[in-house]
Parts: sequence; C-alpha cells; structure tokens
Amino acid sequence: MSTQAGRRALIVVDVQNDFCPGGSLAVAHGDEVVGPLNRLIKEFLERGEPVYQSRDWHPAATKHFQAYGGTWPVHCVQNTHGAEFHKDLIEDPRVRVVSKGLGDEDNYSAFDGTALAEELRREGVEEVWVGGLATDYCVKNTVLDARRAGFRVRALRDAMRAVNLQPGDDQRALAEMRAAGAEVV
Ligand code: VGL
Ligand code: ZN
Repeated sequence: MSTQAGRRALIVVDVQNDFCPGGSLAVAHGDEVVGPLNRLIKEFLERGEPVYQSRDWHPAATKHFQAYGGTWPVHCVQNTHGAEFHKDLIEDPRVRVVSKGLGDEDNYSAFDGTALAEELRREGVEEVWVGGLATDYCVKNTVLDARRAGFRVRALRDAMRAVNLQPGDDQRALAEMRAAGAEVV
C-alpha cells in the first residue's frame, strides 16, 4: 500500500520522434532510452505511483527556432509526426502528459511554464526520478528546476542521452545536476 506521504514520481522527458534517430533534432542513440524508461513506467504504474511524460510542443513559428532568431532547427511542432512520442514508448491513460515550449521562450524544463510542481505537490510527491532527452538541455533543466522546487531527485543516467553540441556537454550536465543535489544513478 502506498501512502500519500513521501511518494515518488517518474518524469519521462521529451521522448519524441524529432529527438530520436531520423528526427530533425536527432540525439545520437536517443531511442535507446525507451527500453529502460518503459520498464520504469511499468513499475511505477503497477505501484500506483504517478508517471509524467513531458513533450516539447512548439508552434510552427517561435523564437526558439533558428528561422526566428533562436538556436534550433524546426522540431516538435504541435500535431506533427516529429512531436509524437516514440512509437515504442508506453502509452497508458494513467500517464499524464505535460506540454511545454508553447510560446517564444526556450522552456527547456518540464517545470517551466507548466503546473508540474503544483501537481506533484498535490499528489504528495517528494522524490522524482528523471530520464529522457536530452541530457544537456531538457533533462538537465528539469532536474535543476525539480531541485529548486524542493524535490529529491534521482537522475537516471542510463535512461538519458545528450545532444553534445560541444563534446563533453553530457558530462558537464551530469556534474551540474550533482552539484544541485541530484543523485545521479
Ligand atoms: C530540447 C533542444 C531544443 C530537449 C528541446 O528536449 O532537450 N533540446 N528543444
Ligand atoms: Zn524545443
């Protein structure tokens, strides 16, 4: 029996087609996170613990994209194939979807511009486990925001992959997560 006190939640960050091989902002080996994350999704749901899947959910025109002055190629545009979750990622009605990146801000974190922190608190969650794509952007910022919001954090290093615009970005991201008090496991 799980009680409401001190619950755990799983946050699966942006496991979407555009971040997987073949996508417009493909993360090398991004699809390899699906297997380990699916195992965790099953375990959390079986125990009745909350599971969240965030998605990058951009309008067609946003300052997040190079064409409008931002950093990135067009990716994860609302209601396109690229924005869909990887086809093998578990879909379950109990999984709550968090959409982010709806405006002109970069919104890398699943907490940025969303009600995720309030929802987790309402559910009695004190610890979050975080994996997904990409280690050096959305996963890192989600982990850092979770710490700022006061949650214990386990960063699941086998269940994340990095963009690595600069070599070593993945290692630097993990170091930042550790420095913020996340447990990298
Ligand atoms: C992401 C770059 C741009 C991510 C999102 O999900 O890590 N990276 N938008
Ligand atoms: Zn994006």
